[in-house]
Amino acid sequence: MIATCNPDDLYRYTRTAAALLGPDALNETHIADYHHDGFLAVENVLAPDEVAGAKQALDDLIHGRIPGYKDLQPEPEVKDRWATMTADERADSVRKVWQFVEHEARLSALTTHPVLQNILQRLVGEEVRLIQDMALLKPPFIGTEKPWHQDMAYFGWSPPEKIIGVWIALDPATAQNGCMHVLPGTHREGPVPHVHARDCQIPDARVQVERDVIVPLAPGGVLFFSALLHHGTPPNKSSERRWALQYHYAGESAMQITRTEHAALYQEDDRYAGCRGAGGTPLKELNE
Ligand SMILES: O=C(O)CCC(=O)C(=O)O
Repeated sequence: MIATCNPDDLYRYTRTAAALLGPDALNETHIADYHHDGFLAVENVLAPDEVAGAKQALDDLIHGRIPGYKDLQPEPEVKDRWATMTADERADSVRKVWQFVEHEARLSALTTHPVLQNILQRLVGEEVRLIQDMALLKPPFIGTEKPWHQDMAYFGWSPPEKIIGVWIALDPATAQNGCMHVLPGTHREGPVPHVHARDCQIPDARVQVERDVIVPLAPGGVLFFSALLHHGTPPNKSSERRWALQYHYAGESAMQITRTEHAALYQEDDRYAGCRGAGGTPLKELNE
């Protein structure tokens, strides 16, 4: 049995990250800050029309206007009612939209946005390629927590230093509606074991919550963050929606790894402690 905490006790609101006002402000000091802190927040990366286009694209996916697309995950609160809900009711009940770039041209185009790509190459130190696309939507009142985790616990790519997350605010992301929280510097401490509790996550008892820094962003603002950075988002108990896109990229020198190789990063007590499939499998039973 894994001990879990009330999510209210797992987040602090006393320290706020300083975001750059825009991509033009980025200099070598900020790049060094990214490597030291594990994240960099930049406002005004996307223009208002690009944000509007991305929101319309998500709305089209949710309303079933994009033929062939169906990878929507409802919030747990509405799961039992989902089949009988109208498209409009669903629009404010979706937890997760993912694997959409092959279906949606506007969201696909954003992945190669020149400003994003320029920042990514400067942070990673080489050309990057997309390895994951998804969006957690945090609907008003029922948007659930994404517990503290490292994205690297989910990814079959290595080395971690060449994997980077890009989290794009499409609505104002605030302390009230579940903006991103990060623990600066934790990416320098390496992989930490994850468990399957409320999600695949860092065990609540191991979250160093006193290091919490919140990252509020305006629409079009972007958080760039290391795949090893501890991060999470609390539930949205407010009346304000919080849509955000999340893309992940791997540097051109990064390679795909097997689950056995992943277990070399994520293991505890001779058991697998990552998020790629069931946790807790004895290492000697991993065979891929
Ligand atoms: O958008 C969120 O609420 C959190 C997303 C996130 O950290 C993740 O999916 O890895």
